[in-house]
Amino acid sequence: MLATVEEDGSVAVRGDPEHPANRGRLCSKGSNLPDTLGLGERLLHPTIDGRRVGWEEAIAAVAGRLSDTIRQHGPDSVAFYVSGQLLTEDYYVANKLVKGFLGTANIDTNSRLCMASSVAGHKRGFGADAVPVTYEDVELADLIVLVGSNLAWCHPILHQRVLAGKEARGTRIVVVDPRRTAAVDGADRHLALKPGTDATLFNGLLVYLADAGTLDARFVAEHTAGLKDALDAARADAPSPDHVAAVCGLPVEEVAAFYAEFATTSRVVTVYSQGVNQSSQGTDTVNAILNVHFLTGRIGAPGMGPFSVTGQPNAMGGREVGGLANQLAAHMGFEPESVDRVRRFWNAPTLAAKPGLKAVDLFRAVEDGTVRAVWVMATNPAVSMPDAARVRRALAKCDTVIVSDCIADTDTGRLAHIRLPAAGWSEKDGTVTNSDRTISRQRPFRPLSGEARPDWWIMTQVARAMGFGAAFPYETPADVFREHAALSGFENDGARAFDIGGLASISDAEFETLSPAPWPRRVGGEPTRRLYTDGRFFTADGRARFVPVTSRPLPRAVMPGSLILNTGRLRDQWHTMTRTGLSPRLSSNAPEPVLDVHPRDAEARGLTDGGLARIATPVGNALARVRVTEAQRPGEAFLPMHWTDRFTGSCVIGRLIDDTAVDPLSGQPDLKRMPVTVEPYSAAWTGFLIARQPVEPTHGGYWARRAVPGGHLIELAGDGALPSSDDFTFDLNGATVDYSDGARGVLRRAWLTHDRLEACLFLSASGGLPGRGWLVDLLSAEAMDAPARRALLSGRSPVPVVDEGRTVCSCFGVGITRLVAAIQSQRLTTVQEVGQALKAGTNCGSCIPEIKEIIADAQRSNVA
Ligand SMILES: Nc1nc2c(c(=O)[nH]1)N[C@H]1C(S)=C(S)[C@@H](COP(=O)(O)OP(=O)(O)OC[C@H]3O[C@@H](n4cnc5c(=O)[nH]c(N)nc54)[C@H](O)[C@@H]3O)O[C@H]1N2
Ligand SMILES: Nc1nc2c(c(=O)[nH]1)N[C@H]1C(S)=C(S)[C@@H](COP(=O)(O)OP(=O)(O)OC[C@H]3O[C@@H](n4cnc5c(=O)[nH]c(N)nc54)[C@H](O)[C@@H]3O)O[C@H]1N2
Ligand SMILES: [Mo]
Repeated sequence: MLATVEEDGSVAVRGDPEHPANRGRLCSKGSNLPDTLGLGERLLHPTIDGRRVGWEEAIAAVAGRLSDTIRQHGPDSVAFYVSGQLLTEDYYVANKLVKGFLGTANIDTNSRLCMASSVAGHKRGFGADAVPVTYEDVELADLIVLVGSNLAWCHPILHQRVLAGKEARGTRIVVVDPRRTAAVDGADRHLALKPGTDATLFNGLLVYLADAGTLDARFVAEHTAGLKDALDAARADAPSPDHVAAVCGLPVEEVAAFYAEFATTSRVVTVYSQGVNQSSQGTDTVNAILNVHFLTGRIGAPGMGPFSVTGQPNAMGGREVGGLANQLAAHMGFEPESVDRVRRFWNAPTLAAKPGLKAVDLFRAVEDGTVRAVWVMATNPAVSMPDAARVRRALAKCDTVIVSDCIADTDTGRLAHIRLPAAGWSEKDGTVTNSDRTISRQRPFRPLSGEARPDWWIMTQVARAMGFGAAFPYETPADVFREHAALSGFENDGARAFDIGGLASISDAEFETLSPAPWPRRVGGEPTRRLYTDGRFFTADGRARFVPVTSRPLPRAVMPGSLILNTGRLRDQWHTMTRTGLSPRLSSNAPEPVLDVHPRDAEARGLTDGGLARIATPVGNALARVRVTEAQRPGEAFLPMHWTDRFTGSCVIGRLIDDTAVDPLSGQPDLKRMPVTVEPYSAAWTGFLIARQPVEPTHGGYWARRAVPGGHLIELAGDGALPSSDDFTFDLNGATVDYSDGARGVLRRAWLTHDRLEACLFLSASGGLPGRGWLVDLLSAEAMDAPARRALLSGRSPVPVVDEGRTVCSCFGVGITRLVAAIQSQRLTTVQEVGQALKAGTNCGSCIPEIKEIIADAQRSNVA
């Protein structure tokens, strides 16, 4: 990404045409990053128990509390929970401080919820967590299989590269996902399998390939081990396509056609992501996928290979520094030789010698008091962890909770004793690694905001205050990077995949201009784009390992009448919305938390499209709007993971999911298959509030807030009596004007300072609420004219206004109203024509499936 600060201080961004990953393209979130740079929501100063303090006091408090806790309760009574949104340099310092000097390995990361199963599967199959392919391979493939990956929304730029490959060479695309996602648009086949049956599908494929003779006998003989056991297990598990079809709930012809396609195409890339990883049999499913690539020798050559796509900016960097509790550093584990090597390299006599607690166990240990001080950095576990209510209870009773974040008000931050302001994007300086092992620089282009400091700096200060200064001499990110690179090459004869020893002595100037390149990058060596080209793997004997896989049923009992809740991402939001939630454009496409259900399930439960639903599980419940859609399989529902208590009354995803279903090898929780009950929530009244401030209603019913230009729009509903204007009070400025009509169940109120609208509230027991567009526009005005003021409580503009409606193309801000109008008046019939007329869909392309639907709808209504 190339960013420039304009003369007026505003920031313009565009894709870097020279970067090998995006070649100049940005997705909707990237394009709208400038919206997230305001200071209003930033955490700008350290605080202790809500009191603003200076850095010196904050550092002393953190160091003091960590030291005291360790002195009283031992090293394992402290824990860090960090994230793939840290830069590699931050991550390295965190890992070194905890494992090297606090003497515990209790540091885990949100990668546990994300990539842990891929890491474990890679280690078993390749002997190292080293991804074989490069992004180019998706353009060189003839068949792309997307397994549990909504690439179109979650990796839109890579998806564009897949589609470019299809355009250029007719690449076929198969999507394996229970839902009909945006990635299915543009695909040739969609296997809408039953959740959690992927291992059976790939076991069946292994059997089919072996029986059809589509195996690479030479590759298997020379470069692999363990085929017999894996094939025996697969045969017992998935003897025939008929059996697979029955288990996966798919038509047998579809299974057979996919198998035949796979068998006859040599250039296959199998892309997999959270549908595979976030499962209690995630690691086995990863290996079932690797197995078919080993059997066919489809690895280590152009256009082929298994490809785990990572999610966070620096998920990979975290894996490299050993951010997971069961890793040490630089891809080393807790084998005695590694412990000894890292101990010597760091000169750290108290180096932890055994793995620490993985995320779920870590927060359970906080709950039971074994862990008494926890430092959460760059992640929001009060939302994203399973059984988030437990996580919140645990943090609420923990002696010391330290939270480092760039944003002031987060669900997790509200539970902190000590809050530390971190540098954010635009200020951060360091490196990140992406899915294809490419290390890129992230350079600051704005000064630090307020007293925010880089995470590596904060931890370096704490380490020094705790007396470990000699091991933490860093003055710049380059200092940290060089040490990290040196450790990767230290006593590395090629047995350890991760080796960037070639960068261990780069100068500050070279670090500054470092151009993106993949690892390994050994001393005297060149960056290595594709791995395993010589058929040698990182196991002791150099052979890849087949792993026997036996599928297991879903980990949680599904009671009659319950639905299986699938969870995941939306196109324009990022995780817990702390940053994307600040952008009006990004918040417009999907403004409220929506539960997708199949028409049959909706009918059985009396749920209506656009109505509200109550969702319940044994650990918690939620309220969301309902969308009835055939994109869901019957018996299943989908809810986005993004909403938090900051944005809605009750729809925190982690509160619905229990933490009992965890992969036994990777420790990754199953976040996509929770049985839930769903019933209608009958609203006795509905309404909305438009305000300059991010008001959080407390009426106990439904609400959902989103950013709009100049403020916030909050949709409201409740199941009790219509609140009177006194019940429904907010701490808002300004004089009020009211209109209420008890008989009609109507309440309207506006808050004004002079002629400036501060807020307005519209409630109604009988529907009939005005549109939001004009009222929202009033927030952008410093003053209302007399006609607007008179019309205010009617909610209707005195003059006609154009309302863009819901944003469809977030890159260019094109709304549904404008799209439909242009499609109808200019008789546009293709996505290309729409793109020429309005630019919509011509940047990241992730709205193209939606534009296609809008064109189809418009054509249908023309015919009608
Ligand atoms: N817009 C956006 N993009 C993002 C992110 C974001 O927050 N927003 N986050 C980033 C991060 S950190 C990550 S990890 C990636 C995640 O990227 P993805 O893994 O693509 O995203 P998800 O939506 O979590 O899940 C992918 C799909 O798994 C499917 N699935 C559920 N259960 C099963 C199953 O049993 N089998 C199969 N085969 N599929 C199943 C779901 O229906 C869903 O469509 O996205 C990254 N990109
Ligand atoms: N049900 C369900 N749960 C899920 C998932 C799912 O699919 N379904 N997906 C899981 C996955 S794959 C992931 S990756 C997680 C993501 O879940 P989280 O990691 O909890 O989500 P984020 O919102 O990305 O949290 C990042 C936090 O770091 C802050 N931040 C950003 N940059 C910096 C920085 O440089 N320094 C510091 N100190 N703070 C910073 C942000 O403001 C934000 O508060 O959620 C997981 N949970
Ligand atoms: Mo992730």
